[in-house]
Amino acid sequence: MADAIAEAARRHPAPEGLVYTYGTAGFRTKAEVLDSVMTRCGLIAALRSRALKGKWIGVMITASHNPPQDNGVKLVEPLGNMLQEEWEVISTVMANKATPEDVSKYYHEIAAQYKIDLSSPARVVVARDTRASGARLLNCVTDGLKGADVEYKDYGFLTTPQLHYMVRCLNTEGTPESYGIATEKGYYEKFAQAFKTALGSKRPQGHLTVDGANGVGGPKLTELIKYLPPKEEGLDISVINDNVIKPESLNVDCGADFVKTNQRAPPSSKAGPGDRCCSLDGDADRIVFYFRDANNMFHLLDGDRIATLVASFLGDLVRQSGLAESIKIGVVQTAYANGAATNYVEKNLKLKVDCTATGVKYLHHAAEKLDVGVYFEANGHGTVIFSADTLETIEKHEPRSPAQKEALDVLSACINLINQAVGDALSDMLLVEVVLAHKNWGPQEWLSTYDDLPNRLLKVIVADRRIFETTDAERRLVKPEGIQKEIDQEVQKVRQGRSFARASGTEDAVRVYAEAATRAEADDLARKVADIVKSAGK
Ligand code: G16
Repeated sequence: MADAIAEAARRHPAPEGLVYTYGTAGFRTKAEVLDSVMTRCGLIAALRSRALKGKWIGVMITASHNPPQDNGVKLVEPLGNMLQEEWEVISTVMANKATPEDVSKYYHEIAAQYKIDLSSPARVVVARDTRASGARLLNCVTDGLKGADVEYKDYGFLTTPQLHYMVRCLNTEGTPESYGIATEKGYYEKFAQAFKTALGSKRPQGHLTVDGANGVGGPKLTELIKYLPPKEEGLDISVINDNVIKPESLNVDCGADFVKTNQRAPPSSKAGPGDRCCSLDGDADRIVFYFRDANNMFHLLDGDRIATLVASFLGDLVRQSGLAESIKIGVVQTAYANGAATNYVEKNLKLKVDCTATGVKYLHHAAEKLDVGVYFEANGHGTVIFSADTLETIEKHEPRSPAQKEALDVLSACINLINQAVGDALSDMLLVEVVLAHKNWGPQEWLSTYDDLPNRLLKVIVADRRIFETTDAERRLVKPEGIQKEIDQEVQKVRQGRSFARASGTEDAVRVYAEAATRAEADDLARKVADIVKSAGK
């Protein structure tokens, strides 16, 4: 076996002088330098599966919102969660081993340390997004899997959340927690059926335009539509930016990250005033909504808005079902959440808010501690998770009136509609549509729940972003020394000012966020903080 591991690593040697890190969402960098990392991730997936007695582990090849020339890989735990942090560290060490012999040695060291029986079965599922480099990188992964003698399934092209779904289904098959059928058809049928039930007799208003970011989400949505009720009875959707034949167009002038960062619609959008639109990202794990009003003004309905909409709806359903005393809902955000959104959740919805570092894994973890945890990053990543006790409470609850029963039925359907393995743009999209239909709202009514503080997100390129170290859920910089004081001074100069800077975990840049009472103040604050970062990072 030692030889087979070294042999797999030898086929894809590590480039000299590069340091890899398992970041916010796995390894991400230019696709041309990822071959060795992919093979080693195959080996780590094998070890992780064996450590968990042959449970299925997921390997997703994607760089999500990043540009077309990038790629990446992330590993998925048996219930569809992100890889455990301890194993992120192991993956990083493995990715940076210099020689095939070092790789093989480390593989056996980890096996010994975790008492992993290397002759026991290992099972792995693999999928990828539509990037041009995906096929080559898949071969690198499978070389690792073959070297480690793994039973693997290759699902071809999937959205990231579909891969998470497959992993959870495979590991829960035949158990009381069975999550669904581990096929694409199974995925579409499950979510389409839940959408139909959750909608009940309600109908979404008007029409929805979905921007697929020229990524895997476009064709997968086209497939999902075939399983949804016909548009006269359900949702009238048109898909734009679904050109996966031209992978160089992925996330270019389209997609959730473009819309969120630039605060404008993709130039290709032809939607008219009041038309609901949304954008997915390259692997369909995030979504933002938006529209133009009667005066042609663009309005963004981002992850914060989805969280407030969904939390308020679930709160209503829990109350109307007669469960208010037994189920508590909480919201988890990151520092990027607009101050007005946090305020609205605390003051109007009267719900608890937790703030974590950026990265779905942190939010998911915090949400797991709640009965019902609604977690969304402002950039559109998120979902809702229900604790096992809460699910049991809901299941056993006896409604005392037809109104309670109706609310309970919708609540149960929503639980099925929400991809609890991970944030899923397609499932989130259907959930938002259900909520809007029940509230009889269009985007304008959704927007009028509160006023966002004007905000600006900037990217600053520095020599080495690792020198920027943060604390307090990334809201304050501890290094380089003295820089936080300079930022504080700028923040104090504007009304309702807030700003922070943090190194990205997916791109070679430092991100700067600023918000303030007016657009001019927010833009000015962002520029000033970016200047501070730039000079500290020279
Ligand atoms: C990934 C993570 C998200 C994170 C985003 C940006 O998203 O899954 O949790 O918000 O990167 O992270 P950073 O600011 O560290 O670059 P995606 O859509 O690229 O997978």
